[in-house]
Amino acid sequence: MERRKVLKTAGFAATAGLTGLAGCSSPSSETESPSNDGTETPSDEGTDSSANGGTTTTVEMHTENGEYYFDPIGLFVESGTTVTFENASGSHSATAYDESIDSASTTRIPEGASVFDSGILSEEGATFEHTFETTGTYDYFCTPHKSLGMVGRIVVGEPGGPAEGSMPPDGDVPESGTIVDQGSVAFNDFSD
Ligand SMILES: [Cu+2]
Repeated sequence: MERRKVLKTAGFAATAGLTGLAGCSSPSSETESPSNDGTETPSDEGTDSSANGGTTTTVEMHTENGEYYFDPIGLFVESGTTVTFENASGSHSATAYDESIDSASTTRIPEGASVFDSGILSEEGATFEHTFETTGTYDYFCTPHKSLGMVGRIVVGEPGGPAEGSMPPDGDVPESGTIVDQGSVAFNDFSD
């Protein structure tokens, strides 16, 4: 519980300009205890994520200050890593760009990769997990906010597949090379 607050504070501190919101979100965070054991906050521990195959890391989904975003917006993981998408504020989904999904007009995940779609998460602290096995580049979006550019990218092992060489149709994500180099790209670092 205390650890979670520390992590959240660190996360907010890393996203300059949002520090005032830390106080707003703390009252309701005391009851939530999502499966965060072993989890690191990618936005400030990003360099460690290169060695976390078989473990878990978290991408937060936010509605803050009129912006809708995944944080980190770019994440590198090893094959076999489980990523937890956590609804930090607002209502969001984490949905892979795959033509099998009605709201996705194109496929931007590796061939043979398992498709993921969290459905809409509305409660603060709600989570969805997906384990990434197939190597390559995964672009994904938030169903209610893709028209507002809410998109993200996860590189598993090494860049590759149909997402390489272009940006998602609904918004920009960090280049895969940058994601590999940095391990994790915070939304505010990318959008500034
Ligand atoms: Cu959203």
